[in-house]
Amino acid sequence: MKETIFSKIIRREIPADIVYEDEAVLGFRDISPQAPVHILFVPKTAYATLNDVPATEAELLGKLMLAAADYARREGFADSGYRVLMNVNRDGGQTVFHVHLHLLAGRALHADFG
Ligand code: DGP
Repeated sequence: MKETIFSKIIRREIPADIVYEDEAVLGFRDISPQAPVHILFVPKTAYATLNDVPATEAELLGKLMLAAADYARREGFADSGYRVLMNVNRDGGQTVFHVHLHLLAGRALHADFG
């Protein structure tokens, strides 16, 4: 896959506000937040889109979700709630082609997926 800005963030070549890290996942604040809390959880192994993740990497996708839940618990908004979502390709609104999970929180999010 083509190199993206997220690989550079993972390698600490460009700055980001990193809020989470484990052996497989890095979490950092979105540069253009859509909610008071907007974190991107990015696997350190790069795949361009969800379509490119092989079945052998099912655990990696689980780790992304669990990283978000862990962060929500740690920051104290797990019970009040949050949203996780992944954009895929053009119609999904994906702009950075390195798989990532968005975590949005800090305001009431309406069930509008437009
Ligand atoms: P998506 O549309 O799902 O591909 O989301 C990409 C997100 O990445 C978008 O919300 C803005 C964010 N983003 C793009 N470039 C940078 C960057 O250089 N730093 C950070 N922290 N976020 C970025």
